[in-house]
Amino acid sequence: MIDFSKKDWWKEAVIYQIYPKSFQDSNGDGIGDLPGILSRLDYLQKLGVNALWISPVFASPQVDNGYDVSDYRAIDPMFGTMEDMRTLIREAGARGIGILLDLVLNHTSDQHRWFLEACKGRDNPCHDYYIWRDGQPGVLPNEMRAAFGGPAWTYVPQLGQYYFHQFAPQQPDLNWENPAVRQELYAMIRAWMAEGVKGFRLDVIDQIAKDPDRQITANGPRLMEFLHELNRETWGGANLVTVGEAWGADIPRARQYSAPDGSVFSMVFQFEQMCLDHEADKWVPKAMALPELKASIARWQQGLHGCGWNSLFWDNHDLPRIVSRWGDDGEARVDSAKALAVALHGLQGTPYIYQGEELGMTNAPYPVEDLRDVESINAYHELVDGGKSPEEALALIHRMMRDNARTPMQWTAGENAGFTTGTPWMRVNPNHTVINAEAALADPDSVFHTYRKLIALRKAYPVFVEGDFTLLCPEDPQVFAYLRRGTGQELLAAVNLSGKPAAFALPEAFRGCQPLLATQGTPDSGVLRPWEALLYLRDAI
Ligand code: TEU
Ligand code: CA
Repeated sequence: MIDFSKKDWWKEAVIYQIYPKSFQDSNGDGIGDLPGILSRLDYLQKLGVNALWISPVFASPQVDNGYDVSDYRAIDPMFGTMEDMRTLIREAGARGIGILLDLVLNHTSDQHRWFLEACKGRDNPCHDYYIWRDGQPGVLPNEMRAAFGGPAWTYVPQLGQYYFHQFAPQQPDLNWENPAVRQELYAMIRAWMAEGVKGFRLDVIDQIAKDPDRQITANGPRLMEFLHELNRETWGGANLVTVGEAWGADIPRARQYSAPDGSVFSMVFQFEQMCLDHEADKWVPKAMALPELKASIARWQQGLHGCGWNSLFWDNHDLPRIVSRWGDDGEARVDSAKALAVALHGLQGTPYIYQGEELGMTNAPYPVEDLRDVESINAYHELVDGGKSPEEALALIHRMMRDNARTPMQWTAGENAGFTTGTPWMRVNPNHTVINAEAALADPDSVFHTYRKLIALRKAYPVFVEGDFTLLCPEDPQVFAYLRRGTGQELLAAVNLSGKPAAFALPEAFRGCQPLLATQGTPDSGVLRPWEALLYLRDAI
């Protein structure tokens, strides 16, 4: 169990992300909910995770599945009640598991009271909670595009003004230049802290400082001022875990965000590695060779060692499933899922496991009528309108669409994978008959038990948390191997991230050592089997 009173406890923790809509339904309406999560706490405790990041469950019209918040202080009835949240916090805590809430501070829903008030008139006290530009119908303030397609400006006729939104038109950006906005948000965060949560994930937090007139959507000049104020006014000194989503983060910025003095966040989600296999337009594929990925990981491991802190993840609710993306979701699905898990969990940082990743759940190349994500659906139609055939557009979307991560959690081989007794809001992946938690728990050689072992090893050996990082064989196109040294021990990871055998000579110092973890039984000397992963540990004086 993690001691949540220990400074920087989150450096030893493994955090599990739940997309509540797709995790477990408890009342048969086909939508996951808080009582559903409560019913799965024993499963999560068995896995060994220490905290749960729950994607937003606040009041929301669900245009962006909860990332369009209409009341930060209310639980949306589809997920349950405030009492359900308090019960979850208490029951998770009783199992040594902390709860992290997902705060969307860059924008609200257009159904938030503040925005409804803001639209009533330019002199309304809430008007300047948002970003407005005078204008005429059909004459946009500038050419900025929104992340989910279309212009980043929407006209409000009764005001004769446009408002700015980086995402859907139903997600108007908040004006962080307005101190009243900041104070409202800080008070809300303090209220959730009083409920006993153990931390927060901060949605697109580097986008709160922007300059729409100069088409700057992130890292605006006042960003660090806002983030330091946010920290001081809320979690600063409270020993909570905070992780900011920062698509625009580079290593120098990440050092500021995760500074050991705790003046901003514990860490950030940066996406350098997770953008290497596509162009700036994520629907356009780009070839990625393993040495490029390894070099990027090495830069971040060394760049933050001793002066910041990494988050470690392959998956989340916005990314395709890693076993389909960089593993093999066919014959070698189990071995490749294990290999990817070992590669990530041997690194320095806080590992995040996205719901179903521990089962080796795969992408879901559904027909367009089964897609549910505003980003995917808009992109599909933009591609078709741009001249692609429906088949071409769907093929492009399938590869990177966020729907891949949002299919219901696969609990059993039975109806609807045990996710719901009703009609699921999103189709269950048909492969749940093979890929499901019930089967994984019963199979000691499953992906689940590999994750469970990795979590246990991180708790048992401080070198996982403290050790430095040295990349081995940087140019090898198949093998990801690295050393972690610290606390009097050396950890070696050797992972074949390919479907073919790979030559790998164990470093002399490890000859004769028994593996700490071996995903495919006794290793062959000098060769790594396809998707074979090994961890070795030795005392290093
Ligand atoms: O995501 C921010 C974001 O930029 C990604 O959604 C990105 O646009 C795309 O999905 C990946 O290329 C955060 C949340 O994680 C996401 O679910 C929300 O839709 C978005 O912010 C708006 O709140
Ligand atoms: Ca439900």
